[in-house]
Amino acid sequence: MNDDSLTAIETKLGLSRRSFMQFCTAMAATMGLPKGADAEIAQAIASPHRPPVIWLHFQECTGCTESLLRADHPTLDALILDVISLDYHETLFAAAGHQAEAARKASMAANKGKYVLIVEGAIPVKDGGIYCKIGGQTALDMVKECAAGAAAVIAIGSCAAWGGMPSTGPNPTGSTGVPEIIKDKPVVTIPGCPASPYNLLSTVVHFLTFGKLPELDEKGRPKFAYSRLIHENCERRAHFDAGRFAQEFGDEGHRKGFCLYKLGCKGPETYANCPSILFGDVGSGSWPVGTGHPCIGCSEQGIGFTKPIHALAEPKYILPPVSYPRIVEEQGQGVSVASAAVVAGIAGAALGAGVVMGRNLGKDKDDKSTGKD
Ligand code: FSX
Ligand code: SF4
Ligand code: F3S
Repeated sequence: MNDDSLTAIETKLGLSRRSFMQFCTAMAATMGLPKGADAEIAQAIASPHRPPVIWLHFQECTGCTESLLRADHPTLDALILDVISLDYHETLFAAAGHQAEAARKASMAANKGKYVLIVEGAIPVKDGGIYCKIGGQTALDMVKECAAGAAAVIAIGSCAAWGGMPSTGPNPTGSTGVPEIIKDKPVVTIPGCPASPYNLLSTVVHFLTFGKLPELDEKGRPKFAYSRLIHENCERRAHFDAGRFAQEFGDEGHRKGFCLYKLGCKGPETYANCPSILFGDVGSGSWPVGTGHPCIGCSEQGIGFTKPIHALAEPKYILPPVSYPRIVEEQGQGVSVASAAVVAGIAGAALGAGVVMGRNLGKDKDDKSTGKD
């Protein structure tokens, strides 16, 4: 990358070039990409070309959008909003009513076959889809209309991925996820309630850089984020292996940070990177188990919003990790890069490193303002 491009990116994102290159390296590591991919990512992000994005909202709480916007460092949302051209988003749009719908249709027509469709929220299909309408159009019709001309479709959050909370039994509106409706093209699913904005960013950056989606599992989830059980990277895992459990909320074991399995933790049957990636940029321990609450399996179809919160998880396997992590670490500190390496091997370390670096984005800016290096 030449100097001019780096200067442009410094201005555009408010990041030093060192932080920017670190970020690109971290992105490449997070997605498990080969050597040299960081330079390609840097080139793609620096490019003035921004893929148009249409972001739909259906049956949901807007938590996915909120978690994206509430990241502590402005860099994450700045990055997403600067690398894409957000042509339609009901929460963030200044326009309303017919004006907003006209903007959506104009963008779809002008960018046919090139735009990215992001769907947040479940789609009710019962009774012709009448239970969710925008501008008089059902969510069912709108998602089909918008997906037809999309280059890629991303279902963000558990609601859009598989129905999530709105589909909880008895599911009176027949809520379901995007993959059940759009069958003629791949749909990336990024479940979680809310979904992690880092996983969205990585997916978008991958598409931007390589013009294709990251490798997906059979449920459409990016493998870089959903190929490991929460239980594999949990900072309380050593307590599970040693048989130390909190028996009830507030008891001695709970206060000491023991394993939450007996309180209904679904980490042993839920695939997601929450313990490595954390939430909200508020520091270590900022994920459900880190705060002392069992994982409810919000990202896993058939577990979250389906299986009772108190019910015991069925561990996928009971073997301890290859190496035992230490049991003397202070609890609630989140997984460190080093412990991720011990618990999960090299892939876990790469993930942890990418995430930690990604989370530190923008800190140099803060540090400069406070005079620290
Ligand atoms: Fe809410 Fe998103 Fe949950 Fe759903 O997240 S946080 S109800 S997954 O679609 O807004
Ligand atoms: Fe962590 Fe839950 Fe597994 Fe215990 S059961 S180690 S708290 S993920
Ligand atoms: Fe959800 Fe469990 Fe992660 S509750 S946010 S999948 S730790």
